[in-house]
Amino acid sequence: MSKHPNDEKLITYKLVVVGDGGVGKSAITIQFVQKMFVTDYDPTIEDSYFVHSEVDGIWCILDVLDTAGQEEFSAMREQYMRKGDGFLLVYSVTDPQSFANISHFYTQILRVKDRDAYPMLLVANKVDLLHLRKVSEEEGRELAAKWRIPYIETSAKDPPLNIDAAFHEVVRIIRDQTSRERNPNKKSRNDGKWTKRKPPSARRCVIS
Ligand SMILES: Nc1nc2c(ncn2[C@@H]2O[C@H](COP(=O)(O)OP(=O)(O)OP(=O)(O)O)[C@@H](O)[C@H]2O)c(=O)[nH]1
Ligand SMILES: [Mg+2]
Repeated sequence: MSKHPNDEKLITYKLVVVGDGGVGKSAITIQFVQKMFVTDYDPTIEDSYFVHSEVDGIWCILDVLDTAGQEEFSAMREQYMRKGDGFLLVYSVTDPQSFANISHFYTQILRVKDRDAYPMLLVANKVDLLHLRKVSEEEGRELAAKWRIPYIETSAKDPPLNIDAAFHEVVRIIRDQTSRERNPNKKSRNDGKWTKRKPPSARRCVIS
């Protein structure tokens, strides 16, 4: 990749893609970075990608970590969770077990970060497989609302659905948090949920 002329001025965000094995983390990541759909399933150990991205008119560098979903690699989780600025919590709408398990990732991230809230996006992948769908949009939205994080439906298969939007949304959430931490009096779309103390009535923040 060619070096961006203003690289040194660009902010780098570390985005980490987590979720069970086979839910499509690599397919989502490769579709975002290389604009192609990988049909084969080749379990990941850990892959990382750097990509320049323009989000809401501001260029940034995304350091994307595609993690292992397979249980045998779960010992690596704490380490990458510590490093992440924002997380894509991915499950497959064809795999209810992956939906049930996504809460373990959510809980572990908050524990590792020692926070009540952290920039995360709930990603319902493989929505192109209509006939195999077992987790409804309503169930996904309900869980995201409970956690007060945004929800998005994606397909990594061509033509991709919401792949860029998912990564860009996590950048927005991180930026929002940063600006709130710098200026605590500023109203944000998260209504203060990134602070350590949970506000009594944080506004729901859900995108489609
Ligand atoms: N139809 C369809 N298939 C998908 C989609 N995303 C991924 N797949 C397929 O699902 C299989 C698993 O995808 P991967 O991206 O390798 O899964 P993963 O989450 O990276 O799995 P681990 O690396 O083991 O954690 C592959 O055969 C992909 O082609 C999607 O949105 N739609
Ligand atoms: Mg993978």
